[in-house]
Order: sequence, then C-alpha cells, then structure tokens
Amino acid sequence: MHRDGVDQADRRVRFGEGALARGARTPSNAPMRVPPVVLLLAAFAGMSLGCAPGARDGAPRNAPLKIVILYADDWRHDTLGCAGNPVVRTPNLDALAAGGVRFTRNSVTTAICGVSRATMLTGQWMSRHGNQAFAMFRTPWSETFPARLRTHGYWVGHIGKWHNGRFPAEEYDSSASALANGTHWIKQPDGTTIHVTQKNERDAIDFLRTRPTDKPFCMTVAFFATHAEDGDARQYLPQPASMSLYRDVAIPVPPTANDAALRALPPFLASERNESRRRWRLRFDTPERYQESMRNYYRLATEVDAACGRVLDELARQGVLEDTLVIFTTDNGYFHGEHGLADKWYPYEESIRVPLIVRDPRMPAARSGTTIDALTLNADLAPTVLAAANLAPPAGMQGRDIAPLYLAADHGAPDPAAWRDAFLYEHPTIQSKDFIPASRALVCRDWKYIEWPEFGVEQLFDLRADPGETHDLAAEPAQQPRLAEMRRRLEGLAESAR
Ligand SMILES: [Ca+2]
Repeated sequence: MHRDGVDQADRRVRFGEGALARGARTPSNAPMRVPPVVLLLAAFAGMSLGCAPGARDGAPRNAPLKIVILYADDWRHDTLGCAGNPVVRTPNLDALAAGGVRFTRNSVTTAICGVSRATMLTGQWMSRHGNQAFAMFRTPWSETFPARLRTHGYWVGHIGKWHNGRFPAEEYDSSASALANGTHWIKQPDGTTIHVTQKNERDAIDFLRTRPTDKPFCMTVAFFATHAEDGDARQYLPQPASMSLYRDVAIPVPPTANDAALRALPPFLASERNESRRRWRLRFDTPERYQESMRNYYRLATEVDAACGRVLDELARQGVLEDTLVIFTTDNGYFHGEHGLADKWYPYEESIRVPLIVRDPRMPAARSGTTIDALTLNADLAPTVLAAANLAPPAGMQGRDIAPLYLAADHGAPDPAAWRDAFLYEHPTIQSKDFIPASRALVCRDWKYIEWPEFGVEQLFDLRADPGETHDLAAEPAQQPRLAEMRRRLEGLAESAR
C-alpha cells in the first residue's frame, strides 16, 4: 500500500517527473497567474523599502497567497541533497529549492519540539509565549498566525503532530487528522496499520481535495518523521519499501563524533546521566549501530521528501501551485553523533540550525535556485505567512517577515544594517539539570557565546575558524573583551524577548 513512496521519488530523479522536477519554475517557463508587471512592481517595492517588516505596505497588492507549510521533525539543516549531504536523497525538496530560495543560516530559537512549535505558531521566543516544554503557550490563540488567517477568511488546517498540550480542534476548519502519537506505525480503526508519514500525506491530500475552493487556505503538514520512536530500541522504523535505500552506502562519520570531542564538552554534558548520551548509546555506540541508525533515519527523510512531492503534485494538479507560498522547514536540528551526542536541545550548530526552503510566486525569477545566508529564525515564520496574506503581525509577534530578503531582484547579500546580525537562543531545563540542562546563547554570524546558568559555565566559539565548536575560547585572556560584550548583548536580547 505504500510501495510507491520511494520509487516515485527515484523516478522523479531519473526521468524528471513531478510538478517541480519538470522545471515548472525555471525563469523561462514559469507559468505564473499573476501578471509579470505586478511581480516586477512587488519586487521594486521590496527593494526600495529594504528589509523592514511590512515592506509590502503601499505596494500594489497581489491576492492573498494560499499557504502550505511542510514541517518535519528533528531534521537538521544539512539533511538535504541540495544542502550538500552526500547520502540522503531528497529530490522533491531539492526541486523545491531549485524553484525557490534556500536559507542556509536558518535556526530555531529553542531546539525542542513543543517550544519550537509554539514559536512557529506565535512568532515569539519562549520567554514570551511561555511554553517551557510541551504545554499550550500562554499567548492568546487569537494572536497566532492560524487564528489571524482564519479570522480573515482563510480555510485553515493542521495535519499531523501537535505538541502544545490539547489540540485546539475548534480553532481549525479541518483538524480530524491532528495526531498526538509518537510512533512510526499507527493502528487504524479497521485494524490495519499505516506508517505515520503515509498518514500525514493522505490527510494533507484529503485536506486539499475537500477544501472550499472559494477562499484561500493555509495548511500545515507536521510530519512526525524523522523523529525517533522514543519507546522502541530500534528508534527509526521506516517503511519496508525504503529498506533497499542506502543499504550499500557507508554513511560518513562526522569529524567531531569521537571521544576527544566528547571530553571537550562541559562535564555535565559528557555525563552518562545526560539524556543526550543515553540516546547516543541507543543509536551510535558502535560503528554498526551508527550505520544502521543513520540509514533508517535517512530512509524516513526520503519518505517525507516523497510525501512532500505528492502534496506539491496535488497543488499543481489543482492549478494552484503558482498561487501558493510553500515553506519547508523543521522544528529543530539533530546531533548525528557530533560531540558524542544524540538528539538536540543544546545550542551547538547541529542542534539549532534547520532547513528553510521557500517557494513564493511573488519571487523574481532570477532568484530561483539561489541561497540566502541571513540569520533567519523559526520566529520569522508566522509574520512571513501573515505578510503573504497581506496581514500585519500582532503587536506581540517578535519575528520578522523574511520575504523582503528574496523579493529584491538582485542576488547580493542582504544589507547587514537591515537584518539581524545576532539572535538569542534559549532552552529550558527538562526534568533536571542533569537530564537536560538549561542553556542560553548569543549566536552571531561568526561567534557564539553559550551560557549554562545552572552550572555557571560559559563557552565561546569562533564559528568561522571552528565550525565544529570544539575549541572553547571562554578562558582565553585575549577574548575577555569579546566575552564581556557578548554577555552584555545576550542580557539585552533576553530582556527584550520577554
Ligand atoms: Ca522535534
């Protein structure tokens, strides 16, 4: 019943099938419903107003875009073929990036499912939305992007994983398929089982086929994959049809997946009481287990990629792909054994950086297939979606509309004066400081300052010289002025995040 999941993705690579792989968005043949002159005007508006939020104000308005957010779980920035990963096959997401723009320095402000999803919905840091783990956030629902869209006439649906307390079904037009499960295989009412990625895809396509066609829609597809199945020692349970994928591939072991990097961590992270180490033992503690875990993890990713391809094919079949803002992103990154760790939570790059691919029909054709390295965040998603619907963000929303970064026709880097050059990362204690300790960080383009408040420990990394973050410079006498400045700046951002 799910045999064609990966096969179809493979065919697309070989034969160029599928709406995106056919090159529907190449500059010369992009079938746009919006007249090119309108796009041109929008592009000029974006240029002249720079990167300020609400830069489209005063510009000729396009119709509100339809919105599809493809949202995967525990999937870091480089688990994409188009991001240079030498193993994982993601032909549909690669095609999405080829017809859109990929943000290479996109991060989450908190790397754990529930908190990051609350930020995605509210456009706020944890300090403001108040969800410290997996409960409902304290921000009024009316200030979330789904609520604003629905109030303004959108048909709004949430498919798949929900990790913010009780799912508020009454706030959505279509929500029968919101899932609270944490398993890869789901028992259905008729006694059969279905893989969670298949169910996510099926529910998404049902939403698209049953929506009213006289109003715009917004659909979030929250895939459970590539999250591990926490209660199963095997951790990753892909579909049988995927098992031939990567079977003969030797997955490269990251350069910092070793004992030396583990010993370089603060001792409370290198401790066997730390949950990241327990999960490392489940997944990565022998070379054989490392290979098997990563193969299965990448199989789950390729299954999500194929599901995304079929959702996009459905948009194309309905003739609405060129009216739709499509976003692919995820809720947090993931350690693949780097530093001797597994999972996420901590402020290192593997854990906080996530993919962000945006395909926007307003985008100048010359932007197709380009990348942008501005420091974008999960907090930017809500205001970006609202702006695409011609709606202003609520006053308490803290992220910024990223569209001005790609609506400008030139390929240059964003004006550093017009976009953030640093951001606050924050993570709560989960259970206890020994299990998952709290952390904060100031992340700049080239430097990162990390604070572990429960242990009074600080770290400082030169990201340019030391991208693996294995040489802590916090004790270096020459770095004390920088350390003091970064401490001060972190406090300032933390204050304004509340
Ligand atoms: Ca997650």
